[in-house]
Amino acid sequence: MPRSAILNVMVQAAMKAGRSLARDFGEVQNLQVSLKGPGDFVSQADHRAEEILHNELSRARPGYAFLMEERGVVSGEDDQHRWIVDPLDGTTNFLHGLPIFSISIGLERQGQIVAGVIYNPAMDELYTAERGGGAFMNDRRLRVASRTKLTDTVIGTGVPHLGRGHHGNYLIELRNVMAEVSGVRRLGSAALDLAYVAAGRMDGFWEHALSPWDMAAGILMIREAGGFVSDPAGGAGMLESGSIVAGNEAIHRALLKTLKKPLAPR
Ligand code: 2AM
Ligand code: CA
Repeated sequence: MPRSAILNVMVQAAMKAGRSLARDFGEVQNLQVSLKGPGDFVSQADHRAEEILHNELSRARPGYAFLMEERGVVSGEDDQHRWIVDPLDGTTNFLHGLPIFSISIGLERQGQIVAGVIYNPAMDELYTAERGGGAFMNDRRLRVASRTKLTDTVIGTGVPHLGRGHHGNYLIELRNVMAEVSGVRRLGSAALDLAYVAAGRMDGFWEHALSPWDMAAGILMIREAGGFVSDPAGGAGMLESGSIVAGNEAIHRALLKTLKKPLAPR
């Protein structure tokens, strides 16, 4: 399917920023051997990618507002449109030389996400979606997995870490989910996790304490691939609450139910 002009703008911006990240990722791998941690360098890589995305997107559509991980809110004259951008999702992976990271760009029109791009430059996998136009990986149309029994599924998640999230509650959720599924995976880039659910590589996903830029593109991607996405209460407050549950219709419903269970005695 030919891409719309606006999706093309997003793809070109993501590829350009992706080339910058890929170059810097090569450097990080070299720096791994040095005693001085590459943390500052990664933060520079993040800023370089954000700069490219900001420049490319604002040149193509002057006036659109931004919500970006590093810059925060950048207001624009056009109050109908907003870019929601994560220049480097999976920072910890990037820092450790794990090639599981991505750029995520969502476009909101009148409060609705209408286009999304998620790009993993290390694997050269480009995920795109437009509202009503389906979701794609490179040129392949995406469809969520069709498994309907939780026992057959691989479920992605994000484990809360140092200083983030409610570790006690999460352990209860994890214990309940792991007892009912075929496998749990923790990849470390929420945007890619969501793209993988859209692609049917994982059957479902849940995480808490995320930011809008981690989720905006991925939510559209999953919906356009025929999947379901909500907050843990089943509502549409993912961006506001930072919590997300996703899957095909049956797995989304089953996950919501399992996540609500109290800790089973064992
Ligand atoms: P990041 O790499 O852009 O920080 C992994 O569980 C997900 O949580 C990633 O999408 C990651 O995005 C996000 N994440 C990790 N640490 C975070 C933090 N301190 N604040 C907000 N989001 C975080
Ligand atoms: Ca992120």
